Amino acid sequence: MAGAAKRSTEGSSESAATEASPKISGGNLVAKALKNEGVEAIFTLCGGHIIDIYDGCLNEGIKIVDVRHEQVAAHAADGYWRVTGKTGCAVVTAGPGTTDAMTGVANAFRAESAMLLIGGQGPLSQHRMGSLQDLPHVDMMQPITKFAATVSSTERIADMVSMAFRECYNGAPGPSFLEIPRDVLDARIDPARARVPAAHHYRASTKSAGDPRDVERLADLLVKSARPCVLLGTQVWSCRAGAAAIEFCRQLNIPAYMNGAARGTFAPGDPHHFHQTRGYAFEKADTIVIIGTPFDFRMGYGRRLRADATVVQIDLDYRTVGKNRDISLGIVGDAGAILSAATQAASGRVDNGARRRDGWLSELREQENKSAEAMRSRLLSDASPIHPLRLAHEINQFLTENTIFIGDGGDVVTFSGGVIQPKSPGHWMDPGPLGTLGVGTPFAMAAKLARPEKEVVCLFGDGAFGLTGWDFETCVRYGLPFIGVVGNNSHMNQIRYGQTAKYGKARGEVANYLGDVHFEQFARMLGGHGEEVREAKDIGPALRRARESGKCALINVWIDPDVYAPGTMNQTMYK
Ligand SMILES: Cc1ncc(C[n+]2csc(CCOP(=O)(O)OP(=O)(O)O)c2C)c(N)n1
Ligand SMILES: [Mg+2]
Repeated sequence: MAGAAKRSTEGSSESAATEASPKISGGNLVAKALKNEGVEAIFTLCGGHIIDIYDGCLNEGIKIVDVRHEQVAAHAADGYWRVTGKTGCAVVTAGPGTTDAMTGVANAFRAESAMLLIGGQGPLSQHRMGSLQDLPHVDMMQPITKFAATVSSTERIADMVSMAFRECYNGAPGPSFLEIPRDVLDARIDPARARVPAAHHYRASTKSAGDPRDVERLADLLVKSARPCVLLGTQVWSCRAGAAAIEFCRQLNIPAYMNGAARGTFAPGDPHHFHQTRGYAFEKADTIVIIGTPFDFRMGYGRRLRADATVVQIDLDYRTVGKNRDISLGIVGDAGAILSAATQAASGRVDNGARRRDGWLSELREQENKSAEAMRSRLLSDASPIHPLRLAHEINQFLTENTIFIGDGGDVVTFSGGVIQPKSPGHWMDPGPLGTLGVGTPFAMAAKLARPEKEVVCLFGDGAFGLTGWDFETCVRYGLPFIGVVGNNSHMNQIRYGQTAKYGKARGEVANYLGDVHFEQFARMLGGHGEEVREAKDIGPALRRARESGKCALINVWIDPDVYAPGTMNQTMYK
């Protein structure tokens, strides 16, 4: 407080309004709380209700990134958290600004991303009178956030912002929402009347290691197991538990599968990295350890795990453990703390059984090689129009250890999931279980902003790109170059497949045609690099030219609209 009062009398970096008085405005209190949380940038689209927050951000040295659609602001906040581990923040105006951002909040909710959305609101003095852009935001946000509240006094602003941050980390991470009425935000108060929780002093560590007896049981189960496997889920990345997971799998000699943000924990080629044989392993394993991922549709709600397997589930959220499928052992806590403790516990055993499992790993490796072989000819296909698997293969070859890969699309991304392997931990971003199209451009923006030294490559469907693609311009404007590849089949193909399979061609080709859009021209129009590719052999050189351009780039790759990924043909996602 004293600091705020002192700076405002010195005045050099403050706005004229602040210079006149030692008082502090609500927007400046928001910024102080953001700063204490470690927020370095907000993503926003302006509106009269929220402008005082910008004034505060200028004073606190928080970067303001202004985008063209509020959905983008919210996805970028989600992406910022994923890349940095610091809580993301988006600031949007009342009414349509907040409803536009809802999809991004919903995505963060299902993907377990910690972010705060701050929405404007009409003045409290006009509460329920029909003020401009008034909507019941808190009611609307409640089911898709961990915490949603109105700030009803200026004195409480920083306290409520800190509270919202704390709530983001209750159990598995997730989004919080605060609305701040305009008169509450604009009011200027004596700083001594405001509570501003101090950095690092308003929330506890979440790194709990579970009950030590359960950790011993986990070690026992694994030491005795002949055919174990682990699935490393998104929380392995969000807990930054990669090193602990690697140590655990290596010491105990357990094959690892990775999903969501945990992809890349093991580098491709590592003896414990497995990818193609997850279904086979889940069928044959005697012990399956599921870490930081729910039994949702991606695992057939747990039905894809052998019925009589010993199943251990580890999760930050008590409510996730044992949901949809019975388990043998559940442990609630931080993936890294629990895996380190289990490795430690197993190291005390006379024989941890590691060598007895060599045969099991060889069996899985053989299966992996078989499925790679079965896919080989399509990966290298010279077909024209281009086969989506060839596009995925070319991108996979292009990625380096320094490339963050983002997938944003339907069938083209489903195809790529089996082929594209991130080379490092934390270098894979997909929407998560909400399956939200349109995350690509905002994720690329956030990734490049937070980690300018990284290369960012995003594979888009032509449908997905259209949802948020105008913010390619924001990336150009802020100097955040990334390489976008549009797998262009002129359709919403993933849906088209299901429609034509069910209704036949005449009735199935409805509401899924997008036209032949020249995205390379769109990129050029906005000041980026753009190229189109029609032959498979030209994909690699085009990718390299995009890299060399150093600009925001879009490579428009015309792919075959009449081939579909096996997952799409089985309609696996609905089963
Ligand atoms: C925001 C949103 N709207 C609609 C859907 C439903 N959906 C899933 S895949 C898909 C088709 C996407 O088309 P495109 O991005 O071109 O990829 P393609 O399937 O053609 O490869 C649609 C519309 C969704 N997941 N998210
Ligand atoms: Mg498409």
